[in-house]
Amino acid sequence: MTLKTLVFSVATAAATVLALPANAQFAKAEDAIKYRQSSLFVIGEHFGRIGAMVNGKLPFDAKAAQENADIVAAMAALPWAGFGPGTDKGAKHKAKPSVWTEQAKFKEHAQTFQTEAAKLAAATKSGDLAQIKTAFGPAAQSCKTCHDAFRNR
Ligand code: ASC
Repeated sequence: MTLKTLVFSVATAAATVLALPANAQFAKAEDAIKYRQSSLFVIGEHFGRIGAMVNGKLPFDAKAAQENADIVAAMAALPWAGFGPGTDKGAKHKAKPSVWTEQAKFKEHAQTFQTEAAKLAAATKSGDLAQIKTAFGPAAQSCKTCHDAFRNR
């Protein structure tokens, strides 16, 4: 590759990136879909570990509950950027069209989950399983309500 072709390639690549709409954070829809699915999967794993303790399927471990809840709370902000305009297709996924046609409602659900995840993380700081159970219920409910409304089976 000559210097001239290299400069041309870099300039072309930069132009491609700059040509994306300002709100597009992903190179392609497929990446956005992978991103939201991956982040939701990780959230589900860590949330599930707290759930197992709350439901008595795993012995209660206050430190583990706290660590898992901190991960859930931090990651709760992430998936939503992956549901941007045009990401209703591009890869296999289970999101209903209503995600894009009822955006205000979808955003409200996303916000509720973030609020409940923060409350759950705060509850785990108490080290008290009863308090964790109290916060876990509404957090799990927020997952379910959104899935029922916006996710295909
Ligand atoms: C989980 C998980 C969900 C929620 C939901 C709560 O652990 O992966 O989607 O809890 O099942 O009802």
